[in-house]
Amino acid sequence: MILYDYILSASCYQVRLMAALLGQPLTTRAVNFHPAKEHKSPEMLKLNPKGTLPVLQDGDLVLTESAEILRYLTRDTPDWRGQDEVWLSFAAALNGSIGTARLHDILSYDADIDAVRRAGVQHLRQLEAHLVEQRFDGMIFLTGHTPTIADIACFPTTALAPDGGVSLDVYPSIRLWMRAIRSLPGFIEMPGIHRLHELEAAP
Ligand SMILES: N[C@@H](CCC(=O)N[C@@H](CS)C(=O)NCC(=O)O)C(=O)O
Repeated sequence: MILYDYILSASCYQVRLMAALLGQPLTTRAVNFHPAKEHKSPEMLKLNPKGTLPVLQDGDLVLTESAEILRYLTRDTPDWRGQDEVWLSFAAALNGSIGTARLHDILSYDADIDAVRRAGVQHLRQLEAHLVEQRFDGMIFLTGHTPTIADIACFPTTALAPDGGVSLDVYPSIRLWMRAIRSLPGFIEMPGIHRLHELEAAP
C-alpha cells in the first residue's frame, strides 16, 4: 500500500496514524506539496484529478478521500467502525475552518482568516459540548468507549488548531480526548502536535 504523502498535511497524517494504530505496513511517497505543488503535477493529476492529498494506492485501487481511506484501512476491523458518518463530515468541516486557517498561517494560503478562525471556534465548541456529554456517560471517545475512525478523522486538525491561531486552552474535554488518543498503542506523532495542549484526567 502506497500513501502519497506530505509530512505537514493533517489529512495525510490521518492515514499514517490509522495505519500505525492498526499495525498495517504503509509505504509513503513524499510529495513536494509546498513549495513545488507536486500534487498538481501531470503524474499526480493522472492519479488524482482533484489534485489533492492524501492518495492511497493499493494495487489497482486508488483512493483520494481521507474518509474513504480510513474506511478502507478498517474494512476488516469492525471495532474501529461505529456511528462515524456524522463525524467524518465534521472532520471535513474542521478541515475547511481550522485546517484553512493553518494553511494560511504556515503556508501563506489565501483565506479570510478571521472568518475561518471564527468558524473553527464554533466547530471546537461543538466538539467540546459533545465530548462533555460523552464524559457524563462515562465515555472518552466520540462514539463510545473505544476509538473509531471518527476520532482519527477529527484528531489531527483539532490538535493542530494552534498552528492556525486557534487556541485549545479553553476546551478541557477536547484536551482529555487528545490525551486519550495519544495514549493509544501504536500512536505516532507529526510536527505540530504538542503534548502541552493536553490535560491529564482527574483521578
Ligand atoms: N477531501 C480531501 C481533502 C484533503 C485536503 O484538504 N488536502 C489538502 C492537503 S491537507 C490538499 O491537498 N489541498 C490541495 C491544495 O491545497 O492545493 C480529503 O479529506 O482527503
